[in-house]
Amino acid sequence: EMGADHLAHKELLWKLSSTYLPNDVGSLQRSLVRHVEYTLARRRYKLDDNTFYQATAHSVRDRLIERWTDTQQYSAKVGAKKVYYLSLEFLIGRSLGNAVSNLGLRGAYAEALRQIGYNLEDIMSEEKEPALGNGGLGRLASCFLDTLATQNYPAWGYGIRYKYGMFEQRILNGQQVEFPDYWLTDGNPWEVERLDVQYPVRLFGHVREFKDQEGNTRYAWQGGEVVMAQAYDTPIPGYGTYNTNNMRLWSSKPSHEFDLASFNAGNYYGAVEAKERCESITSVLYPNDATDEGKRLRLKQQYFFVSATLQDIFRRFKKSVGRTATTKIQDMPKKVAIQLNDTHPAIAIPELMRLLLDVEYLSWEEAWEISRNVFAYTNHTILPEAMEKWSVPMITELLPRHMQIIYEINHRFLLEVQKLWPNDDTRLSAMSIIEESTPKMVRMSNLAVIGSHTVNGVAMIHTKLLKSTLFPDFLLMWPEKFINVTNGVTPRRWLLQANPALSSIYTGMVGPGWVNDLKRLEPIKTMAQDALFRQRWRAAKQTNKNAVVDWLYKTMGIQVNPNALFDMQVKRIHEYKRQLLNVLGIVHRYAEITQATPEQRNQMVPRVCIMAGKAAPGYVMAKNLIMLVCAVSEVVNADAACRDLLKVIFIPNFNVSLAELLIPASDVSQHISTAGLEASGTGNMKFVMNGGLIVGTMDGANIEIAQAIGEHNMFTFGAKASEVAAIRRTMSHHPPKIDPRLQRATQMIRSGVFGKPKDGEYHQLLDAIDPHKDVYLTAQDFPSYLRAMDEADAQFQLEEKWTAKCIESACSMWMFSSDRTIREYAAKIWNVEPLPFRPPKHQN
Ligand code: B1H
Ligand code: IMP
Repeated sequence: EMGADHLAHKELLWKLSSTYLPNDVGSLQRSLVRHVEYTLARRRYKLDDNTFYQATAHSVRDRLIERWTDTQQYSAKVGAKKVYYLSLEFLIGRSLGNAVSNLGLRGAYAEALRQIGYNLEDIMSEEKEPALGNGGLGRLASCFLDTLATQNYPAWGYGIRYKYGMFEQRILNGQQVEFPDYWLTDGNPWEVERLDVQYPVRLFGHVREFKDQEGNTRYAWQGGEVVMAQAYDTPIPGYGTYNTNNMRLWSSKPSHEFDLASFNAGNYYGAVEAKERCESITSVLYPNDATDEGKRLRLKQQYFFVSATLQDIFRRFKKSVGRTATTKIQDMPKKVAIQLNDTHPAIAIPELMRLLLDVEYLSWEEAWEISRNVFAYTNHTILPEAMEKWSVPMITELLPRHMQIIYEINHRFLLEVQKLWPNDDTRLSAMSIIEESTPKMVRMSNLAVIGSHTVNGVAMIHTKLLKSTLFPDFLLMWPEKFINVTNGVTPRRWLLQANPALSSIYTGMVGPGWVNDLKRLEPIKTMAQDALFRQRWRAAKQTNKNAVVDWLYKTMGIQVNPNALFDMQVKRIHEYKRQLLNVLGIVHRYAEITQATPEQRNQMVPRVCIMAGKAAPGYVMAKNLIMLVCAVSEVVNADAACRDLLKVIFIPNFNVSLAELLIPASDVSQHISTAGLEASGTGNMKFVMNGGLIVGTMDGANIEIAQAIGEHNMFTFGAKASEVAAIRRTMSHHPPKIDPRLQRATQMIRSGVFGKPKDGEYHQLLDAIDPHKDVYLTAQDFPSYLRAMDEADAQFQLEEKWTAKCIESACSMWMFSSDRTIREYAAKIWNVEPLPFRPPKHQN
């Protein structure tokens, strides 16, 4: 009867839905055509590459979804501890190439497409890349998601689905102009809209105090506005595993509750306007790298995403509590690890407290114990301009209950401090979450340290500085809390996909296993002594350089010498990253070329200097810098004296796809920040992995890279971090003598060799390196910088020795794989284990 029927239905349904799609070439073709006809609704049309991109993406997505839903079901069934990586940025890059590669279906799709007249590479370039991040911090989050999936960790990324990502940079009249990046124009086949996953998020309102049944004082946050958070899920496939994780991004939309109220009041236009306001919360990414804009809307974004995320995590956790009778709410830290990607999501700490206190009715002590064991915080910078602070009046208005909770956290914390250090007001005010300014400010980094069980820096030197300069008092209080986990990058995107030429050499030598075990490249180091191998290595590099040469000609109309030394500095434009030092070096080189005799010119190493990167729209110095580079480029490239010897190119709109093209083609890349200011850098790792050498300061991960590859394989220069403070102190009363070569270069710029912009932009740049107040030590480091560049030139001419250096370096980079990084996070911070999902044997 009913029961038997039900079972039969269930069994049939189960059977129908538990087969995996076939992946032979014929089946892939059928799936492509099916999507053209039924998903895109185009039958027997003339089909362009974009249509076939859409169809291919949908076909790949089907295959991702099978693995994804199975992985999620499996981890729910097992009830494993999960990691939640909370980040306001995910710099995902394009998905198609990554997906076919991680699924092991690149060859099959390429062949399927080839037979019907399409080229997979061309189709891949049709994808518009989501740029939901600024630079290093956002890209790190995406590398981590790739590794978490590849290593079978149960882990989800949580973030915001910005409608407009990082702005598109165009260069008009030699200046940066920002254009909106509406990346969703053609839809987004990689996401699944989860209309069934929505949460209300409150803003504003007031706090009501009352007594619960036990007579305890309780608080309820009421009133204000309610906005809905709508989930969009993107599958994150691992490489060589069925395991497919999830990235859940939230989009804001109006709540019905709110709608009705306004419409009933007869205020039609007001209601529509309010609707618009709700949607605007997730409209746009703030384009500031390593600086804090401190805007109200930004705090709204942070809270909106944190609130939705915690409701979602909480719901999932409580469901698992329901399943096993023995788990209780106090066990949350056994099932949930939340990593805060910098302080941007740190409002999660008072939010979890609010849920535990006001919704679950736990005591403060119980709630705090749970909360502190759930959260860990990664600090990514010690630059003072990047430290997030929110004004107390603003938090009070927007999040009144959270302000109360923050005060309570602070009060209890300061009592502890007073117990440890009685009558030490200086220490007390330094450690307080509240800065006693007008208005008072909430220091999000102090809140994050106090509310987390572990705080980590992202490179050895950064962690050291973080302990000694940012959090020395906290370190005394909790010496165990602070640890280092050096950054890493995923070899899947940054080697296997970006550099097929080098990858096939690696696979030929050691088999395909290196892709998720970079240590296997170590033995190839000895091949640096093999002349034939070096030749093959150079051929691969040349292939990559030629691709850039073609691209430059096709898209920018610039011709460059493919045999020149390719020198790159591609990263966000920032004073501390010192693109100015690079430009001054280029101007110096230009002066040398124009003054050289023909014989001297014959001795010079031809260089192609490539720069790229975005300036925050309000960052005047960074925009001036772009202006100067473009002007220098125009003059140098037009000067017959430079012909094959020097080309200067500013490539507009640097993004992940461009990075994938450029990085494999570099001979030398520059990572030349003022020592102590670049927390880690990850570009540096990508360049060396791809067989390029570094000109760099002893800063961030450069130091560890030098240790790993040998200092003789890096062109280092400049003041050390330990020397910077003393140099700065001395320079105001004893300014160092200006190097005559620097004098000449700045003179050329000031005198108008590269034009005279009307607002004195170049003077502004150069005034900032006056030896009295050379904050970033640009003038100070100039002579040693030139020495390092000369050394690179000299070494580049010794072709065989150079190649040997590249081979040795590239094959010594295993520790900069994000696989190593994530294993450290898992062991030292999260206490989670891999949980591989294996499909039933007969499938596939
Ligand atoms: C890094 C940021 C950052 N550090 C504020 N801090 C932002 C700060 O939108 N904001 O307000 C955005 C980004 N980004 C970078 O993180 C460091 O400068 C790099 O050195 C480091 O490699 C990277 C990843 O750890
Ligand atoms: P780094 O500052 O050289 O360490 O660069 C870090 C990484 O961030 C780069 O390798 C890129 O992957 C990424 N990145 C930096 N700037 C941008 C940008 O403007 N758009 C997209 N990605 C960027």
